[in-house]
Amino acid sequence: MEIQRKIIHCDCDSFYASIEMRDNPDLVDKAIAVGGSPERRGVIATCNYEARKFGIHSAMASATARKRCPHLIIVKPDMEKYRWVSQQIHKIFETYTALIEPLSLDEAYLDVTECKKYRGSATLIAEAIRAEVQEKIRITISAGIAPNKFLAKIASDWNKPNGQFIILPEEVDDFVALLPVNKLHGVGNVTTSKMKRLGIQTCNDLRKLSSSQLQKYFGSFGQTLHQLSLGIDQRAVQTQRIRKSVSVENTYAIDLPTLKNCLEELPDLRQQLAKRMEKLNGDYAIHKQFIKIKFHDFVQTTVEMLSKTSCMENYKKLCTEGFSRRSKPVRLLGLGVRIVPKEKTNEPTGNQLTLTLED
Ligand code: DCP
Ligand code: MG
Repeated sequence: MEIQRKIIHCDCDSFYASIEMRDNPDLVDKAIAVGGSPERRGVIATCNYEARKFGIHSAMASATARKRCPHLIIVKPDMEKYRWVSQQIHKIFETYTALIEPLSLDEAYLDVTECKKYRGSATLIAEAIRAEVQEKIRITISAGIAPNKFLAKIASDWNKPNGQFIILPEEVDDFVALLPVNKLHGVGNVTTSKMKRLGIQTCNDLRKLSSSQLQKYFGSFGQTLHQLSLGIDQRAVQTQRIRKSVSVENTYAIDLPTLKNCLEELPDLRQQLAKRMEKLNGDYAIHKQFIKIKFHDFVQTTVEMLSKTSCMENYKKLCTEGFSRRSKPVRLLGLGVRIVPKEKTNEPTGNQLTLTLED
């Protein structure tokens, strides 16, 4: 039996940029972005809707953004402030339901199936949440309301910014039929192209294939695809997010030309990592250490090893191994640990190196 839930997916509009505009009225009505400096090979974290008219978007090089929009104002990110605002928004969510799954600082699923406010109308609850965020936090937030997480997330994008969209249970079938496959959770560029070759563009096309045919083409994902194409998603809202890794990374203004230069950066990165680890309050145990390297040609490699600590000697070994994969100048260096909640540590110890190379 399919469980009927009322899910609201909340997603703030141009989150970092909205906060910066709130705190500096001079920025309102101007094209602004939050991110690193173009001179230091920074990237755009986000931009306001005015800047989006120029084709600027998250993860774009700041230098490219400046070229597309010469009068773009780029503000340096203030992560502490964004985290604080995120907590304040979360407090508002908590007055509607205890079932909240944060996905990032500005985004969360709320299960309001049992919420008694507004006679249990999820549409009115979403309106009330958005009005309260606007009044108390002074930024806008969009919402999607649907019987499950997958559809709620799609719906929150439908009337962005500062809007909401509801998919009623009786509308699910028609709504999903028309949905392009790349809107499905887990369907990226590679799967979309493969589907295109098979003549599948929408969920309605997917429905024409049986579950076993889908499994033949897409392996274990086939079963999920079959369910999603019918608008079925039974995933519950997970109130406790289990972290799997903690890491820090840095893109260097000037490439690090040699292994020696890379090794010299490790202590600083490791110190930043230690600061992040403190926030985990000792609830997690380390089971692996890893190093991530992006070379000047953007080829990326990750090297990891089993380990119960975040020790420098291992980072040096991993860095040496990773660098030797290409022995070319390095533009980005990162390090981190894979972690598990404390009660579940039964990983073996050892020193094997495992290598992955992603181009
Ligand atoms: N972010 C980032 N780097 C990315 C994507 C996002 O640093 N590649 C940060 C900045 C965003 C925040 O996360 O403000 C939230 O991400 P969203 O994808 O929700 O984007 P926005 O909230 O900025 O815009 P939208 O109105 O499209 O939700
Ligand atoms: Mg957002």
